[in-house]
Amino acid sequence: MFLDEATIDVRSGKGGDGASSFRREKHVPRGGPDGGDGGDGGDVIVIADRQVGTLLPFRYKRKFVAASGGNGEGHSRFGKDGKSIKIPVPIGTVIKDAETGEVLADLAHKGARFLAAKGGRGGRGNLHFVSSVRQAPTFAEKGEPAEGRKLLLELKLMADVGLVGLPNAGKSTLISAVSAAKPKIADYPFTTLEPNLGIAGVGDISFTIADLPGMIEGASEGKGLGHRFLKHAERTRIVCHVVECAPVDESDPVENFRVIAHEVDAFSENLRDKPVVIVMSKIDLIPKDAQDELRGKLEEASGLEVFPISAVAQQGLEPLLFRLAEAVKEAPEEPEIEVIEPVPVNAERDAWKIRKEEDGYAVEGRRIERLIAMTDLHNDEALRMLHRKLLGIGVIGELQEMGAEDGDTVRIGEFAFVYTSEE
Ligand SMILES: Nc1nc2c(ncn2[C@@H]2O[C@H](COP(=O)(O)OP(=O)(O)OP(=O)(O)O)[C@@H](O)[C@H]2O)c(=O)[nH]1
Ligand SMILES: [Mg+2]
Repeated sequence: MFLDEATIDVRSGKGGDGASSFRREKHVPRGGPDGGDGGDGGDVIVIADRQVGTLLPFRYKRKFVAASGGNGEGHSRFGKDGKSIKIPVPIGTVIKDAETGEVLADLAHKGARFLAAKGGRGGRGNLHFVSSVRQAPTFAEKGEPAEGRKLLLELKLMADVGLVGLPNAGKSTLISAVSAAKPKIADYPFTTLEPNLGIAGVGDISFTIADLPGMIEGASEGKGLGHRFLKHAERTRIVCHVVECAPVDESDPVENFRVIAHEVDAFSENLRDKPVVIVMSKIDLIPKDAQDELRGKLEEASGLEVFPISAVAQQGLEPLLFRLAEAVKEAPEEPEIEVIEPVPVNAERDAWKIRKEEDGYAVEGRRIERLIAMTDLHNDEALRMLHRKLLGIGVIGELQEMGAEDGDTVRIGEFAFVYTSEE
C-alpha cells in the first residue's frame, strides 16, 4: 500500500495576557504604569524529515497542542513565550484540511515546513497604552486566542529510483531481482497497479526503488491511469526507463522507448528535468549481435548509455546498480523550503460582516472576534479603546448605515454590547 493516511488535531498556544500595574516606590504615591506584555503562544509546525518513513506514529499520537504564553506581570516583567511544537513527517507528505479536503501544503522536500497553527500573540501590558491624554492606563490587552484544526496527512510514494516503461517490460521482475520486494509478476500487461517499493544496495550504498505500473501512449494526457502513475514518478529522484528488447507484439523497442520518453517529458517540467538511466531488459531472449545492434540504436535515440540486463538470467544487474547508485549520489539534494504561510482557519482572515437579527445586530469575522477576545471588557478605558478601533475598522459606520440606534444590542462572538454612536 502506498497511500498512507493519518488524521491529527493541532492547536496552537494562546497568547499570555498583558498586565496592568503601576510602579510602587518610596515617597512616590503613584508611579508610572509597569505592566509587562504576555508571551506569545507556541506554534504548531509540520516539518518534512528524512528520518521519518511512515505515518505510522500518528496511529498512537494524534493530538498536538503547543504551550500558551505566560502572562505579563508588574515591574515590566514579560510573560514567557509558549514552546512551539514541531511535528516531523515523512518527505512527500501532503497536508489537507480534514474537513474541506483542501490541500494546504505539499511537503515534497527535506526541511519543508508548514505552519499548521499559529500561536496567539501576547497581549500588551498597560505600559503600552500611555498617551498624551492617558498617563495612567488601567487596562491591558489580553492574549490572542489559540487556533486549532483537524488535518489529514497523506503520504505519497517517495523513492530514489522510479522504474517506468510500457506494461510487461519487466519492471517488477527487475525490482524482485535486485531487492527483497516480491511484487506480482505475470506475462500480461498491467500486472502492477500500485507501486512496489524495494531497497537495493551495491557496495556500501543503498537506495530505494519503486516499481511503477506500466504506462501507455497518451499517459501524460491522462490515458489509462497515466496521470496517477506519472505523479508517482514525479516523486522519485531518478527515472529508470525499462525498455523491453523483444516485445511479444513485435513492436519496435526504439519506437517504444520514444513513446515513454515523450510521455515523461510531456507530463511536467519537474519530471522532465530528472536524471534518466536506460535499461534494455530481457536480453536472454535475443542473440548477442542483436543485443549490440539494439543497444547502439537506443543509445543513439537517447544520447545516453544503455544498460542491457536480464533479470531472469541475472545478467548485467551489477553494472546497472552501480550506475543507479552513482546517479542517486549525484542527484541534487532537495532544496530547503521556506515556511508555507498558513491558510487561516477562517479563509478570509480580516473579513467581517454584520447581520440584522431579530433583536439587534450580529458582527461576524475572525479579526473582530479576536479584538473582543483581547479586550478587558471590565475596564472602561479598554472599552473606549475598543470602540475607537471598531470605528476605525468601519464597524460603527456600517451599523449606523444599517439603522442601528443607541441602545440596540450588538452581538460580537459570545459578547453582547449596547450600541452607542458616541465614544
Ligand atoms: N525471458 C525473460 N523474461 C522476463 C524477464 N523479465 C521479465 N520477464 C517476463 O516478462 C513478463 C512481464 O514481467 P513483469 O516484471 O511483470 O513486467 P512489468 O513491466 O512489471 O509489467 P506491468 O506490471 O504490467 O507493467 C513476465 O512474464 C516475466 O516473467 C527477463 O529478464 N527475461
Ligand atoms: Mg509490474
